[in-house]
Amino acid sequence: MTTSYLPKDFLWGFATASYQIEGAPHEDGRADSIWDTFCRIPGKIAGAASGDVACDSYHRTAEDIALLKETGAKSYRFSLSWSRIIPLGGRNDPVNEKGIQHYVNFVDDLSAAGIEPLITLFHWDLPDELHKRYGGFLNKDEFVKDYENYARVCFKAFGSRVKFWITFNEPWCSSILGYSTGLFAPGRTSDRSKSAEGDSSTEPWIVGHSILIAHGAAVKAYRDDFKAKDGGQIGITLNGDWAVPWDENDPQDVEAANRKIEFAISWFADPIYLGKYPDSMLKQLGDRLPKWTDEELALVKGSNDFYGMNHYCANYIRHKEGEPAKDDFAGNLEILYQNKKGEWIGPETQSVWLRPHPLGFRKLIKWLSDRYGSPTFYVTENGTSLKGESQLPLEQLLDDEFRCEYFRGYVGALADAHTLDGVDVRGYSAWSLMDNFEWAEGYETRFGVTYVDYEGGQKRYPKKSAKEMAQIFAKYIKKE
Ligand code: GBH
Repeated sequence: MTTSYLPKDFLWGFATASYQIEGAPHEDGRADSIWDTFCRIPGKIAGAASGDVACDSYHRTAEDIALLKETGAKSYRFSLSWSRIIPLGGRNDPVNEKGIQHYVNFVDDLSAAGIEPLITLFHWDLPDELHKRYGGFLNKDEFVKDYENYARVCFKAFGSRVKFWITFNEPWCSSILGYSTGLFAPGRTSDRSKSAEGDSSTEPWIVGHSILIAHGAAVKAYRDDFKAKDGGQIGITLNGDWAVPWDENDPQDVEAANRKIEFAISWFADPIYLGKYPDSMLKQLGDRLPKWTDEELALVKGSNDFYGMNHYCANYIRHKEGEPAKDDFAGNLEILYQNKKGEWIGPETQSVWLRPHPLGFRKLIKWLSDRYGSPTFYVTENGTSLKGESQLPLEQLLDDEFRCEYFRGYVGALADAHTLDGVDVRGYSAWSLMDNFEWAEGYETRFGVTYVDYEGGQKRYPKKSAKEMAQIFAKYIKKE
């Protein structure tokens, strides 16, 4: 039996995102993002919560770096708040030196601590002004130019110290949750009980197209003007679950499971690696899927130096009979947690959508590796919540054995994918360094390896999982 391993110099660490941890929404010249304004609309966020304070990380950079150091992490993936750097967001709007200085200092401090920064340029917090000014992602021409300008400002300010850039985090979420279901900012949907405006049948596909082109434009800017001197790499981060047929013997379920992954991931990855949208999407969406111009495709095709993979769980997938609804974004199928035999895909967590199934990680990364010509992968998020964690007394809560077991299983599956299936994976960021603002779910759901006491002045307490991560990786990473 082969002992599975991860390559020497494997870059492991933890991830966070600006709006989920920073707080300080109006300090040093920051302006609103679409999440600041979305949180003010009654009924959108559980417990009427917002990121106004969150983990107060804007004021606690030293504490966060100390936390990271304590875990032994080699890297830290965090995102920049666009509206700190260019408060109004646009290419003709002023750049905020104080915002830039904050992140320059942070990157310097991380480097001094021996921690490699992985920077996400965009983790959902679009400057609100761009949404108001021209509809944000819906206005492809304006958005692409403004995003490229923002990316260039960041490459110039931080590029000499940063070797890993992620253009967008999970464009599926910005598109579908922001413009189809309306669960996330800016909350547009055809459902008039939720939003006065929006068209779930068309807008998500327009938004996804704009984001792909903006990604391509930023990558071209980096390759043309920064890569040679700064020596970094750039890619996009895509999210997606593994899909298991509800009935393995039903070819229609087998096909539906594959289609589910295409609608979630290949929507973005096929244009980047193969230069087209998936056939299954073209077939279902027809003219609603925007057409590629030659110029756009030239920007997008081949635009990943690495594949950023966010992955949490798996589902059972059952095909649906009949024509898909106009607002169907999943591929005309049912997403289930039990299969035909009544078996659960994994144990319950605090998140309805998340049931751990480690083998799905190995299978999905292999599926992606085969489809996209064996790219280099960096896992940019992986983690879990725990059923009822927030209700536990501190001492019990810090003993998060379920989360440790999750990481053991998932990192083990990744090592198997590398060793047994030949997948080229070089890094891993666990979600998350600490409990934080969990978007529409507010603060009830916790994903951190560090407990944050929101009532007790944002004090941080490392959980068992924070301490165990180094041991898990020590077991797998090759010594020479
Ligand atoms: C990540 O997305 C995010 O990048 C991160 O910011 C977040 O904190 C973390 O997950 C934990 O949630 O609402 O039932 O329609 C993971 C991918 C895709 C998982 C959308 C939740 C919501 C399904 N997410 N999904 S539902």
